[in-house]
Amino acid sequence: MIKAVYARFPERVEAARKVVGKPLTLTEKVLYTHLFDGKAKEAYVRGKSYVDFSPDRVAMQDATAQMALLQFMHAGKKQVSVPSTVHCDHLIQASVGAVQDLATAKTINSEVYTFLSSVSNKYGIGFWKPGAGIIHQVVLENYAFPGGMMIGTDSHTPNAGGLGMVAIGVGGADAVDVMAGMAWELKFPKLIGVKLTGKLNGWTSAKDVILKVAGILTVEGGTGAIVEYFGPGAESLSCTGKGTICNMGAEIGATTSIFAYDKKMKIYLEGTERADIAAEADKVAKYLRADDEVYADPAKYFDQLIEIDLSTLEPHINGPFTPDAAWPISQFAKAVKEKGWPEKLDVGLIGSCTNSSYEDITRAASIAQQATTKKLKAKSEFTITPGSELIRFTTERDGLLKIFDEMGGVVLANACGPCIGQWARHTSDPTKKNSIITSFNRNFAKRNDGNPNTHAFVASPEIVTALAIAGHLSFNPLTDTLTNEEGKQVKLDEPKGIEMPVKGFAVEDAGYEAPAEDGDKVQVKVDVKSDRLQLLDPFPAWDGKDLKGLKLLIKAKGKCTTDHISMAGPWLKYRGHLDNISNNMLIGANNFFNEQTNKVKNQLTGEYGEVPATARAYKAKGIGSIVVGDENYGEGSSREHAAMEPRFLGVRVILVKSFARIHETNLKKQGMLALTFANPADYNKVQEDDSIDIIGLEKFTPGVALTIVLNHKDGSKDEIKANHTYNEGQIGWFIAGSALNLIKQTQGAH
Ligand code: MIC
Ligand code: SF4
Repeated sequence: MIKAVYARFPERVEAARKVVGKPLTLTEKVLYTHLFDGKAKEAYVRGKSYVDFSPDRVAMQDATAQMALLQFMHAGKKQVSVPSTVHCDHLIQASVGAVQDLATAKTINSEVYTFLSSVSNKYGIGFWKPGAGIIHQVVLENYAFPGGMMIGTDSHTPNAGGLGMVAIGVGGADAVDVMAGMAWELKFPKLIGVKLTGKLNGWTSAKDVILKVAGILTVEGGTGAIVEYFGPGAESLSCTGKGTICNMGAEIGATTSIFAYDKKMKIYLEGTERADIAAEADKVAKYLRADDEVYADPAKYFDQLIEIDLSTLEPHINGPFTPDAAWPISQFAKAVKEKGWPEKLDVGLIGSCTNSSYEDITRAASIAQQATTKKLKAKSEFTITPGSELIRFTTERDGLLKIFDEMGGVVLANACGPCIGQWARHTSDPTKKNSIITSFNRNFAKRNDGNPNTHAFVASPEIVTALAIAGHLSFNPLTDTLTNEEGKQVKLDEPKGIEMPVKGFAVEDAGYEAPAEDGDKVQVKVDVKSDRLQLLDPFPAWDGKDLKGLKLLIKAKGKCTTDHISMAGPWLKYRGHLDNISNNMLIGANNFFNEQTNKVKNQLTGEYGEVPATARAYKAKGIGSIVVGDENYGEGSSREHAAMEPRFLGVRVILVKSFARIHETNLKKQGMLALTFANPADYNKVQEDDSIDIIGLEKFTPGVALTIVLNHKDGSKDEIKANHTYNEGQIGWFIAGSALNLIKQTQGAH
């Protein structure tokens, strides 16, 4: 497959250069070589043109794969059309340690694992068993390749940009399109260039690049854009360091991030037994980077340009509650005091898909080691989640995990664990404000342990380790000393990392199961009584009329991420059961009218109740409802449950100031109306007892605004305009009731 991709590069890139009429960035090269109908015939307008692509691969993790595959089963296909994999990583709860937690997960989730492995087996999908590792780490180690394009049902899919791939997070319905051999549509992105000069040194690591970029661009700044990193600084970063930067690019809303093919990628490919791919990439190396003119005058070719000097970049700590609150470490202690954040650090957590490389572990271990040699006792609890079995096995062999053990650390299973709230945290008093610091990527309220009082901060693994030793947030390892067990003042030495294991990577059982050659005979069973899996019923088609009398279900105020719309943690177990998981719909959203969560007015009774129950009450009476939201609604995850739940519970419209990309597409795919206020200030006109009409659907046309009538309780009305971004094809999804309904119609499948 990779050879075929490279074989078409020269001709397609040249064709693209001709139509674009100027030198090309790397992103453009990769996009134009993956056009669904072949060679470029026209230049696409960034931020405007909808373009059909044909990705090389699909990756799915267990928490989203269930819904993706339940939908794929309806697509009428015998086999997937592109190489695809499923990874069991999200459903393992961290409690006491790797071995026992994995065994417990296998028992508790056995029904889901059996379902996923049998569907994979039937349709020709590679299956990575529980314990094999986190999707993005496993993809980087096995499947990512420079110049490739993949989609994954997880928002951190861009991790593979560290190996030069355009890798994009999507909802399951998008994955179904690609696995069914159809085109995958994306609005041609804008391009943000990040020029890196200088070289990292001391305590600063690749993570700090993205922590800094998040501070500059904020959680919305990357929306609709691909971030392309280049410059001498980029070439000096390890391949896995590049992966870290691309991974957390999800937190600025970027479609994805990418680095050009270079020596560091070659070393990584060779070190992970893919010398053949490196050799192929070498042959087309000039296509796996931007044209020289672009590097010479980047401002001319990117829509926005940022420059960061790695030599002077400080380590950063971001948080709490949002990943873009960026603090250089020299200012952090002051911020902790001024803002009144709990200074005592309860837990430090390293690992995850963001920061699990050999380099990360060696750098963190070089700090942990000093706890022993300098007679310091770590004051905070400490956990390590290796990203894959390959990493775990290799770091254990090399004595690194032992170092953490000596410091009092607990090695958790190769899985998401605390990063996604799969954490049985042992807290004595959950009502007390407390602080934790992680080397993960997200830190929204309640994410890690479900506790709104937990202040979560994000940093590099070495900074997390240093702070866990100190036991408090105001420690700056670059300048401060600690008192050791002998009462002496000691300073931590700078971290030292090893990019690639000297003895090479090793693993006994990586945890992969190849699918059957002929899956025809494989049976997939779903028990009708199951509370974890439920076959899907198609959503009803549009009845051809304007939507009238929709009851306002909730007007959400402020941040409303996918964690607020469809919480993870304890709810992950229902990811394959639409009815059951719908009971978490919007329970984390803040109600504008009473500033409370999960308490909204039922307009039929006048009483206040939980959001899902209120939606069900309207649905039972055949009344549609509408959700109103603020900026960047649906930021965060790719989970399409956040779109399917409202669809299932009778919500017809989501009307907000602005959307996050993946969520907006997910809503469209499920046949919902995703609208934005033409005038954001109209948000203020929406009242608690409103009945709302959507007018103009009979002439639903790309680029034409719809009219919204807010019928207030006192009989008065407000008429406002709402914009949408539906193109012809997407209007087809709305009419059919969902994109899947349309696939079924066109394929004649049942
Ligand atoms: C996350 O980091 O929030 C997740 C859990 O990996 C999600 C996917 C999911 O909700 O299953 C993501 O980032 O897309
Ligand atoms: Fe798993 Fe966390 Fe990575 Fe998401 S961000 S894939 S939950 S480790």
